[in-house]
Amino acid sequence: MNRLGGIFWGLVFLAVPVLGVAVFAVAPAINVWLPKDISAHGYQIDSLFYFILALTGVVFIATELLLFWFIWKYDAARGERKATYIQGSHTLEVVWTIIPAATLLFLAIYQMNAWANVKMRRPDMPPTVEVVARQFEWRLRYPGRDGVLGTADDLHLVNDLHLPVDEEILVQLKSMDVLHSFFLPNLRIKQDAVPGMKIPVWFRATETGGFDIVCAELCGWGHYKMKGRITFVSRPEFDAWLDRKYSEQEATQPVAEAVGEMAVR
Ligand SMILES: [Cu+2]
Repeated sequence: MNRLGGIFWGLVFLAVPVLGVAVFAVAPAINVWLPKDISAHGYQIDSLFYFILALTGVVFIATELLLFWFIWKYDAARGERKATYIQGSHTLEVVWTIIPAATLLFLAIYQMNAWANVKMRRPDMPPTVEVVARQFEWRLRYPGRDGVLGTADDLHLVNDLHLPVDEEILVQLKSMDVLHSFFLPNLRIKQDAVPGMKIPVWFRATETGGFDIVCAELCGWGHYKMKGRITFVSRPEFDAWLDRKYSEQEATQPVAEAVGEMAVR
């Protein structure tokens, strides 16, 4: 390769870390960054994300700059030094195996509390609502006026999940057909819905408003349209909404029929 070729490839490799850093610097400004966090636990997930991003980012930039420097400095066209053939370095292999292994082990321990909060420390309460995923919608079941799920007066809805703000929520997640994934980007929640399993999902929203429910598991041809809405309102507004929906359901169908048709266990 001639001298110009060496310079060209050096600059191409230099562009990788420069553009890589630029993407991360610009993304939050043009709003293609993490969606707004409205959950009580989300800061733990986000700080883990930023910590890992910083760790991998520093290593990425360092190795890319080193790569550029080596291409530049040891350009064959300059012919300053003849390449020597080496068999490899056992010490180097051991060192660069141990460092990533130790880093991963540290991360595994460091994230344990966040994992326990989101997946293990389940609040001791009956489910607020049952979410049943199916191709290609979210079926919702609220305990009716008796407050117990699975009875004749349950309230059935599709895709339109309302919940009270500032309260601990326990969702009972199921699937009617295939694997789906219950993804609430603004609540930093993502949980697979597995056929045959009842999976508890809990969170507490700190803000009112409407947010997306997305399916994050490719579940069939209509996966793209498997979108729901989660709306957080104050407790009085929630009770009023629930009451209205309940009256609507009672007006359109007898209670017993609704259960026979839609209950999934
Ligand atoms: Cu799905």
